[in-house]
Amino acid sequence: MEENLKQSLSKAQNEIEAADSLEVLEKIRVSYLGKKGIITDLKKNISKLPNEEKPMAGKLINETSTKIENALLEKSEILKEELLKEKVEEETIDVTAHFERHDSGHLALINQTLEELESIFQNMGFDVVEGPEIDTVKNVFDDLNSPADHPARSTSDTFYITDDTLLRPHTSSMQIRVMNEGKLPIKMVSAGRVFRNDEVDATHSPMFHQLECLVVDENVSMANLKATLETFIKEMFGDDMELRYRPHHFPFTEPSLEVDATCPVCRGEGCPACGNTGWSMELLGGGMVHPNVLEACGIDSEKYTGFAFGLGVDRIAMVKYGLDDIRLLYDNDKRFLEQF
Ligand code: FA5
Repeated sequence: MEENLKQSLSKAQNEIEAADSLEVLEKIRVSYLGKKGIITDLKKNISKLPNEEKPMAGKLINETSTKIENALLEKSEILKEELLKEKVEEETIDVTAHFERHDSGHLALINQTLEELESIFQNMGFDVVEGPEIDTVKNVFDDLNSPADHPARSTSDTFYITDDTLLRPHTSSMQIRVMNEGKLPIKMVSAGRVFRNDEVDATHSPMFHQLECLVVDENVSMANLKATLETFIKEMFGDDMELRYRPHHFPFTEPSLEVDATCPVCRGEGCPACGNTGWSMELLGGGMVHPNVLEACGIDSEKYTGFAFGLGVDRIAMVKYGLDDIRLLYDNDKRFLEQF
């Protein structure tokens, strides 16, 4: 029996030493220590031995079994460690490896400008209102006090859809929509796309963006209009921007004016970009809401007054980002877009 055990132990140790995976190791364990294993069989046969040999045989078998168990444990630790090492090596990231670069996009300049404008006016306490790009002749012209023969009404200036509906040529129709809601006072801005049959050049596009501003309350004056514009322009462009007011005519405001700002390139000194005038292109039209417009919307023009203006958003973007051509905003040229 002793010789038998010695041989089994040495055989098991050799097999364990040669095992190259945890699966092989498990098979070895089963063949020696499993239910029908060699050592288990020997244990079962102890009862058949003469009584005086039993204690010694039991001791030897237990010692052999423990030695095999320890050898298995030791080897399984080694194999597990090797496995972990292999896995770590396999999953190591080579930070020097070449990789495909993906450019991330950003909001179009015009949308960045719209968001900035809306946020400036929101901070000044204005409501931001949205409206449709297709509107009625009544909202776009009639209720805005536009005479029947006004050139803007002609089909050569404005894109009609039916006799009564059209692509809005300005956001001023939003004044009518908001006043018709019947809630006073009003302090709102509304921005969006407008459409005109304008010839394309460096400062004109047939589709562009406007931001309409309307305030209606008791005792609203031209001073409020001026203060609002000057606060806005300084928020948008900084402290050294001045505004120039020129008298103008709009059917829906009286008095009316147009506004330019300091040339952003030379800051008023005079340069080729501004034709040495020191002033930017025209940025907006505005004025005091005409009493006929208030009355058309059921507002008592004896009690209430208002101011309104319409900003050319594309031109604001041009001034803000130093662009010399409005078409840059719509060309989708990556070389241009990547600069912002
Ligand atoms: C109007 O559209 C008036 N509705 C503005 C207004 C509102 C006046 C409220 C009084 C009260 P005007 O046609 O001037 O006005 O256009 C306003 C601004 O839009 C211009 O100052 C200019 O900045 C911009 N704009 C006009 N036409 C174009 C165009 N084709 N392309 C780009 N911007 C333009």
